Amino acid sequence: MFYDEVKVNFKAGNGGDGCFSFRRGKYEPKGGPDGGNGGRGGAVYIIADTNVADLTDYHYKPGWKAKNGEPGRGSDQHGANGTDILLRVPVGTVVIDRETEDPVAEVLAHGDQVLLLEGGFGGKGNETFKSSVNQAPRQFTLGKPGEEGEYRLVVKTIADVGLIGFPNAGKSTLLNMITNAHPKTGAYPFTTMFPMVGVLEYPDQYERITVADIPGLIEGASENRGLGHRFLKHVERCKVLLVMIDMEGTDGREPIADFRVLLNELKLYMPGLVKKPELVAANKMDEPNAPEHLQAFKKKFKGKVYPISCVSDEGFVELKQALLEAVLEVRLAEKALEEEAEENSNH
Ligand SMILES: Nc1nc2c(ncn2[C@@H]2O[C@H](COP(=O)(O)OP(=O)(O)OP(=O)(O)O)[C@@H](O)[C@H]2O)c(=O)[nH]1
Ligand SMILES: [Mg+2]
Repeated sequence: MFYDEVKVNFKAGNGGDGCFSFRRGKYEPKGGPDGGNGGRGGAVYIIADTNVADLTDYHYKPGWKAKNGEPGRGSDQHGANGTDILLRVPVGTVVIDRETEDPVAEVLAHGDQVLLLEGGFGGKGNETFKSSVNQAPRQFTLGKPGEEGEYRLVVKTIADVGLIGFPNAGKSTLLNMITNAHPKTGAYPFTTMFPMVGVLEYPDQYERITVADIPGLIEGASENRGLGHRFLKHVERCKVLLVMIDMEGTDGREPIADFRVLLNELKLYMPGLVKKPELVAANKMDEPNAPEHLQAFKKKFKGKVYPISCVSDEGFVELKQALLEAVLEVRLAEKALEEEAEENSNH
């Protein structure tokens, strides 16, 4: 199983209590106060790790607690701080507060670390309250409770290109052929059950982009039919969409209708998705009816259409180049926006 969404409960450690104690020695029957402070509770962090593929670990163990701080002791001994916990999550994980449904944190790159919950402060021992006017303080304080939260963790794939299409369009076959990833392929729908990201290299141009194979979508996906919007969320962060159409219309599919339905599902799920640059890969051009269907398709839609065949690798050079250019364009635009934002914040 692949888990890209889980419910979890995290808790930071409580602060240790301060200690109330007086020094008592053989020659010191009425020694001064010596109660130490309690230690601080451990905090809870999440950290993005490319070696963590999904949230399976949290499905099986949803509850995580950082250690409490130790209480202070006599002889001026402070309690040890509780150890922080660093929870490893896949790159692209969003943390959503289950009560408010607000996102509270996200980690987008390997090594990104976010503090989710602060540990409680340790209490003060009575030694701390000693002063010239209070030589034998009787006050001390208790440790504060650590923060806790009920969250939903959601992974949203990070890739430059999101490959979408009906089941059996040939998405996984293409990923196998042009990237280093090897998703399973098969002549039955929903062969792909979870998104997989592959790297597409351009050795001559010293460039590389990432392509995500998304499980097949069907009409009603935005309302959760088929594998549904569970998987549409994985295209939210892609820079460019590659819509793959089975141009042969295998098993009675209709290329023109397929394209309409796909765009509509994207729009219903999130209107912003259709504003992303999108290229169309007209696949299975090796099949007998594909050329005729392609002509009709091009008459209907004015956008960029790249005829390809995963059997002969026809059209791959043009498609790969078009993908690179589209991705580079978005990267440049994003960089310009970032620089602008930085400049504004400096003024
Ligand atoms: N003739 C022909 N068959 C193809 C081509 N590309 C893929 N296929 C076949 O189409 C079938 C489906 O391919 P997949 O790559 O598994 O399709 P998918 O889009 O990943 O499907 P899901 O994972 O179910 O969404 C397989 O039997 C492939 O061999 C092509 O260009 N020409
Ligand atoms: Mg597939």
